[in-house]
Amino acid sequence: MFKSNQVSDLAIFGGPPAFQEKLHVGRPNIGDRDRLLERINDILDRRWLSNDGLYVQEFERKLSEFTGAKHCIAACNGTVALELLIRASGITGEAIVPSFTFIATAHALQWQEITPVFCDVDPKTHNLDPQKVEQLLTPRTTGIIGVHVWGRPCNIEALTEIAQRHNLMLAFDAAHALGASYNGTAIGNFGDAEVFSFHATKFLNTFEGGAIATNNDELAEKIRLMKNFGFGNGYDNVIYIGTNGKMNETCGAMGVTGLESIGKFIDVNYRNYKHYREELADLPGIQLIVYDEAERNNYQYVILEIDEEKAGINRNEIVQILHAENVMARRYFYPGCHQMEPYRSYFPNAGLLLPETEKLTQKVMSLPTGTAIAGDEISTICQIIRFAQQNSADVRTRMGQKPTA
Ligand code: T4K
Repeated sequence: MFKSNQVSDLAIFGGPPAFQEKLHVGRPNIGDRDRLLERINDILDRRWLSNDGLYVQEFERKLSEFTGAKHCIAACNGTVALELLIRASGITGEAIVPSFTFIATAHALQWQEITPVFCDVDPKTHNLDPQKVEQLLTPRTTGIIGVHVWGRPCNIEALTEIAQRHNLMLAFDAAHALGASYNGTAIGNFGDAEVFSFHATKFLNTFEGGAIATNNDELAEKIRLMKNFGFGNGYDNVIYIGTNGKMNETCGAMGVTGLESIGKFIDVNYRNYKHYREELADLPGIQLIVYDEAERNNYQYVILEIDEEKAGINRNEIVQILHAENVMARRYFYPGCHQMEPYRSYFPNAGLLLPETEKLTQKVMSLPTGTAIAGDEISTICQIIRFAQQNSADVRTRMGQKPTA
């Protein structure tokens, strides 16, 4: 319970924090612990720890069943999965990507000396704006990498049409989007391929992990070779350039165990999302992003957009207030890839073409959800936000800022 009656009771002004322990965004979901430990014992008993072991194979099979994608190739993390896909699909020169994403999307290109050309996003969806994609194409462009930010699919139809018309590879960074659908079809089936992340902070995690989902046999074959040093059939037979992108068996076991609880994880996320929605309803200038309820969603991100003019308080101030209360809200994706190195030095004026991205990076924040947070904790977080907004003038004055209007 958050019981403050006076602004001075807020922890940022010296009151006791609402929570004794930090509440993090991205606390991992853990499935059936006993089953996981059984599987880990089995791995140890069989002494098969990596290199396409039984649990990784089972995980890949079950991911394919879950998504309907013909091939799901497990990898050691989402970033390496992106790198493998980019290389295997032949993207070179320049590729169009959003700047409003986690830095891994851009780095996976730059790591291979491919220039990420940052494209602005649609402020309503936070995803690539297809019209602006088209304006950025040059003779060096070979691919488009859309990101399904927060698990809300990009405008796949429009991006597919552009990619086909210009003969470009189209891939999706679906790190957030396992379990989501677009026009009823599961994410994992679009573009040339899509990449999932199973990092600890994702609602389905394998400690670290990722996967490439594709319906393209040739591409799948190439990625499988590349993720295992280019080894073909038999010992000592390298037939392609490769790296080590393999997922290990404990990660595979975690994935198989997590998949058994995936329905429960999504239900909990949805319940939390609705809880936040109800308790934050009708707060001026504070808006929870919406998901299209006609589609499948994983609801793993609870994202607020703060309109400073209407709320009387801005995103950074709310985050500071929450941090003092031990609610570790995050400013994803601040400040945007184009404002981080090396891109900031390479393209110092990129922001001029990214007005919507720049606005979003100042407005958006992420709140804790998942199985590690209880309903009464969500209520308390909402009460803090409500209290801060309702007393915004006083709060801002005490924080040394001028009240808005
Ligand atoms: N593409 C996109 C669109 C992505 O969002 C990501 C990853 C990728 C690609 C790359 O996939 P991976 O290579 O990671 O598989 C976190 C995650 O590390 C990152 O995986 C994720 N996106 C990104 C959105 O969030 P940070 O820098 O915020 O991580 P960190 O360590 O601050 O963790 C976030 C919070 O989670 C912390 O406050 C504490 C909590 N946490 C974290 C870990 C690792 C736990 O409670 N337990 C844990 O074990 O990036």
